[in-house]
Amino acid sequence: MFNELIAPGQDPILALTVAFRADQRPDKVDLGIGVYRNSAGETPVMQAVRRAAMDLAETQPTKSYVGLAGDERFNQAMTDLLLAGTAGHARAAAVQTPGASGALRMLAELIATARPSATVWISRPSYVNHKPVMESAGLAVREYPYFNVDTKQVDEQAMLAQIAQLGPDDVLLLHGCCHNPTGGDISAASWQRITELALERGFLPFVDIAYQGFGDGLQEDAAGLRRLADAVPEMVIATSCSKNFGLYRERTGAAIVIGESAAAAAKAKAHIQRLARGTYTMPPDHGAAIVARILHDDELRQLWQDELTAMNERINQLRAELVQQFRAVAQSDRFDYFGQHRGMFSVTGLSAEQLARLKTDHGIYVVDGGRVNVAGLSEAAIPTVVKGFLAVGA
Ligand code: PLP
Ligand code: TYF
Repeated sequence: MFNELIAPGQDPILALTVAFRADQRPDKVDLGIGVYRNSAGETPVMQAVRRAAMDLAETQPTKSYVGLAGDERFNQAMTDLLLAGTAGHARAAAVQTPGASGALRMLAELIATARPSATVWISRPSYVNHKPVMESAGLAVREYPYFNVDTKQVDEQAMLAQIAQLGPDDVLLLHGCCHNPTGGDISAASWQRITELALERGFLPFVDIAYQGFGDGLQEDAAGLRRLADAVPEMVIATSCSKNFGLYRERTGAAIVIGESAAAAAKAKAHIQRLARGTYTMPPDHGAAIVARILHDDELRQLWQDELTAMNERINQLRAELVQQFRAVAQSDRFDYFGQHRGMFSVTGLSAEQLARLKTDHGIYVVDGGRVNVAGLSEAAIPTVVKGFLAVGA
């Protein structure tokens, strides 16, 4: 049965991680996969998470099944975290999913159920899995212009011009904050314009928010999404606890649907549960149980927020340090974009040939397309990165 299979393409980011691990050079630098690292190069378990997990280990009465929608206390807390105070909050329904990845797939399947002819518009470039996940659900995928590699800024004019052409059969996939891979975020004015266009043109906003708290803060990072949720009749949200709770491998996220009415959202939720039954049935519990504990406990919640703020500050400090060292060594402000971008990533505009030389000659691993994970840097590695970049003509 399997002999005739053609080998599939690899996930370029995961393949880079494998290549990095095999590299024996002691001063190699991994700027690939999007995980946060502290100054010791570790991706630590957050204290709030450890405490909630220990508490769970001691008090959880059973490991019996939870249910198709997962932990409803978690679903409520995630909905509140993003939408409390918005008009859409009362018309929202949520399902716990295996990461935002699971939410992306479930929401894509929901859209394909409701509107098989829908086209999903993703940014050019976008997160590596957006296109394959949407296509796996049978949806057509097209791209809207997003980033100007020369200026390293979002090309808001080109983006808005394309969005202004969308209609009721279209779905607009937006990154809530900390755009992956570019690091360039949509301005408040453009979020406002997108909201107006959604109302005028009738397309469905689909917000993927995997880095809430990694840009300018928990509330600030959800501002664009909240603007939409205040105004549009319908939208869908994929949210993740991988980064902001450091729960990566626990596969913790949620799919949230805002319907025209609470009843419509409840119907959509029932469909997501049906779709989950056709795939993994129930999401893994552990990560969501931890998050529910943290968000429903004042002390743990405060501890988590403080830890998240510290991670956010560290990322922004690394960005500032990159700018400063590039300025000092290159005598140029052309790397200032590192300080303007938000979240883990920046697209550098390096060519495939430059990336290959960075890897071969300098042991610096950067994802295809030139994305670097700033949040994975150590302070000690910055001079190596600056030297390597300049040596390949960045
Ligand atoms: N969406 C975006 C934009 C991402 O960068 C990621 C990466 O982790 C995901 C979704 C998937 O996250 P999760 O680990 O929650 O599945
Ligand atoms: O973009 C990233 O690096 C993260 C992690 O198939 C990731 O979002 C990378 C590849 C992948 C899933 C997650």
